[in-house]
Amino acid sequence: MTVLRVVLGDQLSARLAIVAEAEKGTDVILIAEVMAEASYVRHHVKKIAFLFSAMRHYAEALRQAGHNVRYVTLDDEANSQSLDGEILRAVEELRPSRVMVTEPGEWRLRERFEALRLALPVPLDILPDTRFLCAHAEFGDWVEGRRELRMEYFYREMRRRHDILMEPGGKPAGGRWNFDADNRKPPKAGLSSPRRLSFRKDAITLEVLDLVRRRFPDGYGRLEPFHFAVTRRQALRELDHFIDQILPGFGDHQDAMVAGEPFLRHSLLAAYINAGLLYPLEVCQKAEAAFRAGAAPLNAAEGFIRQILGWREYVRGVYWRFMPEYLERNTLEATEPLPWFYWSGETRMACLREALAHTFDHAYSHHIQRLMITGNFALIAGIAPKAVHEWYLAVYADAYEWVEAPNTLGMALYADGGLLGSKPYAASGNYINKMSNFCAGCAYDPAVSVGEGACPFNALYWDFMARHRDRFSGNARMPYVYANLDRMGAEKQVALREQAAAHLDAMRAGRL
Ligand code: FAD
Ligand code: DLZ
Ligand code: SF4
Repeated sequence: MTVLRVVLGDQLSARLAIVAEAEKGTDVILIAEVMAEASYVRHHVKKIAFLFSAMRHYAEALRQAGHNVRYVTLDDEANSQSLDGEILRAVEELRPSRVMVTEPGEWRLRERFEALRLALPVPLDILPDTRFLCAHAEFGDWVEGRRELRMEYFYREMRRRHDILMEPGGKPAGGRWNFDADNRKPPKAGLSSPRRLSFRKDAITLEVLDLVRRRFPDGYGRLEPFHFAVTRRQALRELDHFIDQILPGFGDHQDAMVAGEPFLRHSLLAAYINAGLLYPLEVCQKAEAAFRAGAAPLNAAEGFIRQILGWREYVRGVYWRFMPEYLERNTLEATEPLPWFYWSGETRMACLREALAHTFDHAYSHHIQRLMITGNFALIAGIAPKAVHEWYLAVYADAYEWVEAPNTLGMALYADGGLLGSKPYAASGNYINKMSNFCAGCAYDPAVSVGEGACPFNALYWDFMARHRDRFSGNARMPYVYANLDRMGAEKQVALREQAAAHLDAMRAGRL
C-alpha cells in the first residue's frame, strides 16, 4: 500500500528516513510550494527563490533516483496553498495507507500537523529529524536538574559524544575546549572577503526567479544577482571552498565588521545546513579533518565547530524545551514599535545602514552584525521583542523559528531573562568603532555622547543600563558598568537620559 511521505522545504536531505526508507515503486513523496509558508512572515525574496529552486532540484533528483514525486508548484490551480491542505488533497486523490512527515522545525507547523491528525482518515506519523546531533530527549536529560543552562558545558558534552576534536583520554584537542580568546581581533586595514562562489542559474532557477518576481512584487529584498547553491552538489562545493580557502582565517576576525564586505571569513553555510543540503556532522568533520591535516589552525576549526556542534544544537534544544511560551517572553518590558528603517535601510547611522544593506541585498548579514548592530540597537532602544523576532525571521535566507527565535529573543534582546546568555549584549558606539570601520562614514561621532553629532548608541546604551539598574547591577559579568555610570555624576546622567529620549523621538519620527 502507498505511503504518502511529506518533505518540507527545509528538509531537503536524502538521508532522512522519510526518503531513505521510501518504497520506490509504491510510495509517493509530496513536496509543495504553498503561499501559507511563503507569506507567514514577509520573507526576503531571495529566501523564497532559494528554497523553491532547491525544492524543485531536490524533487528532480528524487525522480532521477526512481522515486514517485508529487510536486505542487505555487502556480498550480488546484493548489490549496497550505501544507495541511496539500496533504489532505493528496490523501483524497492517492488514498495512501498512512502519511509520514519528518517533524517540522517550527512550533506553529507542529500544531497544524497535530490538528491534521484528527482530520485525516489514515494515520499520520511524525518522525524525528535525525539531522540534528542532539535529540529532544537528550537535551531534556541535559537540562534536568541544572540551575543554569550554559552553552559551553553542553558543547563539551557534544564534543565527547560525537568524538569531535578529542584526544585520547577524553581530553580536548590542544588542551582547551574553547579558543575564543584568540578570536576577537578588530579588523586590520584592508581586511576583505576572499573570492566567493557564484553558481550558474539553470532553467529551473530562472523559472523560479520569474515566479518570485510575478508572485511577490512587493516582497522585501533584492532578488538579483542570485548566487545561491540550489543542489546538494553545489552546496558541497561551497563547503569545500570554505574549508580549503576560508576556514584557516575564520577565527581571527570573527567579530570584525568592514564596510562593503558582507561576508569576510564567514562560511555562508547556514542557509544550506538549515534547508538540508548539508549535514551538520559532515560540516564539523570536514573542519576537523582540515585541522588534523594541518590546513587550518585549531582556533579556527574549534571556533567554527563550536558554532554548529554547540550553538546550533543548543538553541534548537532551548526552542523546543521552552516553546510555546518562549515566544511571549519580554523580560525587559520593551514596547517600542520596530523602526521603519529596518525595512527601508534609511537611517543616518552608518553601521545600521551597512548591516541593513547587506541584509536587503543578500538575505544575509554575519553574526556580529546581527548581534551587535541590528540586535544591539533594538535592545538598547527598547524595541518590542515580537516585532524584532518577526523581522529576523523574514529577512535572512537561513531563518527558521527554531534557530532564529532563541538567537533574537534570547541572545540579542535578553527577552528570555538570561536563559540563553548570562548578560545583555549591549554596547555603545565605542565598541562598534573598535570592531568596524563604519564610524568613519557616519553622520554621528562615536566619541560624542551628548549634543551635536552624538552617536545614538552612546546615550541609548547608558539609558538602557540606567533603566535596568535593578536587574543588572548585581550581574557578575558587568562589573564596571554601574561604577562608570555613577562616576559620571548626576548632571551627566541627566544629560545622557535626555539625549536618549531625543534619539528615541527622532527614531519615531524617522529622522535618526
Ligand atoms: P558562520 O559565521 O560561518 O558560522 C558557521 C555556522 O555556525 C553557521 O552556518 C550556523 O550553522 C552556525 N551558527 C553560528 N552561530 C550560530 C548561532 N548563534 N546559532 C545557531 N547556529 C549558529 N542563524 C540561523 O541559522 N538562522 C537564523 O535565523 C539566525 N538568526 C539569528 C538572529 C540573531 C539576532 C542572531 C544574533 C543570530 C542569528 N543566527 C541565525 C545565528 C548566526 O548569526 C547565523 O547562523 C550566521 O550568521 C549564519 O552565517 P554563516 O553561515 O556565514 O555563519
Ligand atoms: C520557508 C518556506 C517557504 C518560503 N516556502 C515553503 C513552501 O512553499 N513549502 C514548504 O514545504 N516549506 C516552505 N518553507 C519552509 C517551511 O516554512 C518550514 O518547513 C517550516 O517553517 C518549518 O521549519
Ligand atoms: Fe554607528 Fe555611532 Fe559609529 Fe555612526 S558613530 S557608525 S551610529 S556607532
